[in-house]
This record gives sequence, C-alpha cells and structure tokens, in this order.
Amino acid sequence: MTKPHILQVGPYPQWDEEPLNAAFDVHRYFDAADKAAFLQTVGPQIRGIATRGELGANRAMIQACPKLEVISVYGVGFDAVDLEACRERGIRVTNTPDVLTNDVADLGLAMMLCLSRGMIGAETWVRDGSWAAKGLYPLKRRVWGRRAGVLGLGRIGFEVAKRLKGFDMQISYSDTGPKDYASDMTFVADPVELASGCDFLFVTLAASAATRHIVGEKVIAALGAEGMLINISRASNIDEEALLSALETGKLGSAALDVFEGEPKLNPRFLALDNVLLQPHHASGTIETRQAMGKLVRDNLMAHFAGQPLLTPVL
Ligand code: 8YV
Repeated sequence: MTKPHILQVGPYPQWDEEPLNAAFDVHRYFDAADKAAFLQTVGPQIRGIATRGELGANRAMIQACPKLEVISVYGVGFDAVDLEACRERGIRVTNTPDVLTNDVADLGLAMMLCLSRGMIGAETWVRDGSWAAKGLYPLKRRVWGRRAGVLGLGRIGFEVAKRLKGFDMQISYSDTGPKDYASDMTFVADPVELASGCDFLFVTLAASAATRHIVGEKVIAALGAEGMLINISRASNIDEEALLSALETGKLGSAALDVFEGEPKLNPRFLALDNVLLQPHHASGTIETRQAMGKLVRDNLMAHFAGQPLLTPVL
C-alpha cells in the first residue's frame, strides 16, 4: 500500500526521522533550495503536513497542497498555522499539549531564579577569577515570598503558578475570567493592574491575533523598574519595541525571554543589554519531552490516515 505523502516543514531529531519516514512518504521542505518550486512540484500529492510550533503552515503552503487533509504541529502553539485557511477546506489540525507543559513551566521558574539571583554573572565571576581578585559577588534579589503574576492561566500558566506556590509567593493571574481551579490565587482581569501588583510577571497565554502585544507599554511600565518579565509563550504577545526601550532606559528592571520576533535572528539590541536572560526557544527542549512530542505528531497523523479519532485535535 502506498504511504501517504507528508510535507515535513522543519527538522526533527533523528529518533523522529526514522519512524516518520517508515510510516510516510516524506518531502523535506526545509531542505529545498527553492521552496516555492519545491512546493509547486510536491504540493499536489501532499495529504499531510508535519510542522513545528514556531514554523506552522501559512495560507500559501496550504493552498499549494490541494489534497491536504491534516496538519500535525510539533508543539502546543498553533498560532503559526493559518486556521482560517484550514477551516475553509475542512483540514484537521493537531498539536502536542500536555506532554510539554511541565518542562515549559520548569524553565520559566528556572529563568526567574537564574536572572533574579544573577547566576549567569556569578558563574563568570568564579570562572574569570573575579571572586579571587575582587571578592564577594554583588548582591542580587530574592524570589521567595515576593509577588508573582501569571498572564494566562492555561495548562502552562497553571503549572507555573503551582511551582510558584513552592516559593511562598503571593500569586495573582489574569485570564478571560476567574478559574474555579485557582481559588487560592487572586484573579485580576486587567493585565495592567496585574503587572502593577507583582514583581515577576510570567507571560504564558496561547498566542493569537487577539493577544498580539497584550504586553505593551502600559503593562511594562506598570511592572516597572523593579519588575521582571518572563516570556515562555510567543514573542507576538509582547510589544518588543516597547520592551527593548523600557529595558534600555531602566523603566523595566529585567526580562527573561525564551522567544523573540524573527527568531533565531533576534533584535541585536537585546545582545547589548545586561538586564536580560536570553534563551533559544527551548522551554520544551528536553530529550524526554521532545520524544513524546515527536511520537504524538506521528500518532496523530497515523490516526487520521487510519480513519481513527485524532489524539489531540485543535481543529
Ligand atoms: C516547541 C513551542 O518546542 O510548544 C510550542 O508551541 O513553541 C515549543 O515548546 C517548538 O514549537 C518546537 O519546534
């Protein structure tokens, strides 16, 4: 029996490549020198797309595949998939929620601790001889017992809040409405008010056109010169120009960022700042989690082509 033709938009670890190629006839979009020509050639036979959260599938790619039935996203964020284009043709969409939730929350907490306690600088202080030459490392700021805000109390935001409780922090959150599973936290409807009442603001909400720049100049100013912004969602949730300006002028104390506009080519202004922690979009980047994500991508595709229910449908 012929294997379904799949367009693979971005690279996966080798442990995913083998089973994906065993189950499907895979066409590697990311290897093509002329991607438009490649799509024109292979698009007519493509029945499924295997993509990554940050790569998605835009309308042009979807339209180049007239037989497309399903898009499987390696990641929980599906904001880079043109859902409207999928709805118009009844194309199914899946993602990989839950399997990555805890890793992403773990890295969010690690970023807060690492930046607040100055761990990157402290490592250099030891390695470059400063400790011996200059003495004690400069004092930094504590985390435990201070105030944390979570913007978006979905799967990842809830796990972040759960971890924050372990630091005896005062936790508030903002979402579309109060959550019955968060009775021990304070609901704050307005993100500006949320930011004004916390020292650490976690941005954890799913990105969409509705959330674009939800963290703008007013939220950033409300977080203020003593505040830290931690973004483990999508860059589009933050007005990056306002963020950079506030970090450069000291209107915002610091930021720990795992995602950037134009990544991996982030704005060079970030590289000149000493009040940021920069991470390469790897909040879910552990062997265990990425193996689970890759399997879920394949299992969704195989379920679709076997006429079985999708495991984690978005659309
Ligand atoms: C993924 C992410 O690891 O889950 C998402 O949406 O952005 C990351 O956690 C990434 O999409 C993999 O390419």
